[in-house]
Amino acid sequence: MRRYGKHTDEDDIRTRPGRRGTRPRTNIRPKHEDAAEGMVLTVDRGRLTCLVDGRTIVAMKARELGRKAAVVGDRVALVGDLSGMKDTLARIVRIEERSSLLRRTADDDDPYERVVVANADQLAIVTALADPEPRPRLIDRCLVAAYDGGLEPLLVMTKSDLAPPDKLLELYGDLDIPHVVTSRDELENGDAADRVREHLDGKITAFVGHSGVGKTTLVNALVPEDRRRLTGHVNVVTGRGRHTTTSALALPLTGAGGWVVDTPGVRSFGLAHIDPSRVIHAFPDLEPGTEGCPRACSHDEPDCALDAWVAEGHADPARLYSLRRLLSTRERKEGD
Ligand SMILES: Nc1nc2c(ncn2[C@@H]2O[C@H](COP(=O)(O)OP(=O)(O)O)[C@@H](O)[C@H]2O)c(=O)[nH]1
Ligand SMILES: [Mg+2]
Ligand SMILES: [Zn+2]
Repeated sequence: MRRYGKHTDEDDIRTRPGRRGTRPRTNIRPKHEDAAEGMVLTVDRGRLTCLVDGRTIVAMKARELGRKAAVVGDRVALVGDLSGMKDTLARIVRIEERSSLLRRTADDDDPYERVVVANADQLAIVTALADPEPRPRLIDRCLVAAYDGGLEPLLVMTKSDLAPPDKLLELYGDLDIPHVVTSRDELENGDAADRVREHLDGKITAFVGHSGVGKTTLVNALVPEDRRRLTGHVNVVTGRGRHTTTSALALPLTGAGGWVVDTPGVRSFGLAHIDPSRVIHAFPDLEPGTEGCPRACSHDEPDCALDAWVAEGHADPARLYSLRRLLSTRERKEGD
């Protein structure tokens, strides 16, 4: 499976004063050598809950970070009041380099990119087999975002008690992407958590999917309640007293370790920030067929070699259709 290197944002590049700079060199590096290392667990209106030495600490971004935002999963350096006591506030003075970055835009023509999670190893794309109906378009889009951001995809199909997984497995079963199918019964007897868990050990896994597919139910089955309380207390409780996921929320796994990151439901997964030429990487079953393509082929043009290759039986025509649909909705800048 393809992996991309370190991701560097433009704003990751620290500007260095030139030779004519008047500031002494010792001031170039941040002076917070005594800062504590932490990990961002959740973000709520500018307040970031961070894990530092096993304590949860609420922090805000220091002014020196400028416009750069810390997101869930970020490794950060903190100074100030690190006691974690009520009503104390630490400051985040540095965001460490990220190993991966899951990004989306609300729609394809939305210029504002939202970073969903930093440093995740894996993207669990959660789809219900019914209620709500599976949406292969959204799955394809999540796959594109995963490959582009340097995350390994995992397909989780929930609610198999309501509908069989056959149709989705036909599309995605042969893709070399690991998948797990779960049902209500398996949630209750623990099998669902056990089987999903096999794919999570030691990794940071972000769970994404449409609202109502069962992300939070699954995450709760994976993380015992006392562990959830570590970050749970900062969650917004709605008027009805029901917890709704408003920000991504990282929760620690016990045993072999690792983290699960619950995310708010997404209706669409805009890909405005992704170069169209990289979309093909989310279709590993089709990628070998592009060898015969003309240079800089968009894979959505008459000379594209994929038509003949798929016609020869190397891949499922439905997958080529999915690729073309994704490329053309992007071109026309339509939402999903
Ligand atoms: N029938 C059935 N319902 C499920 C299953 N998993 C979750 N649900 C229900 O689906 C609804 C939405 O679940 P939730 O975890 O809040 O979804 P989220 O919006 O993705 O976090 C809840 O009523 C769950 O009880 C399942 O495997 N089978
Ligand atoms: Mg939820
Ligand atoms: Zn092509």
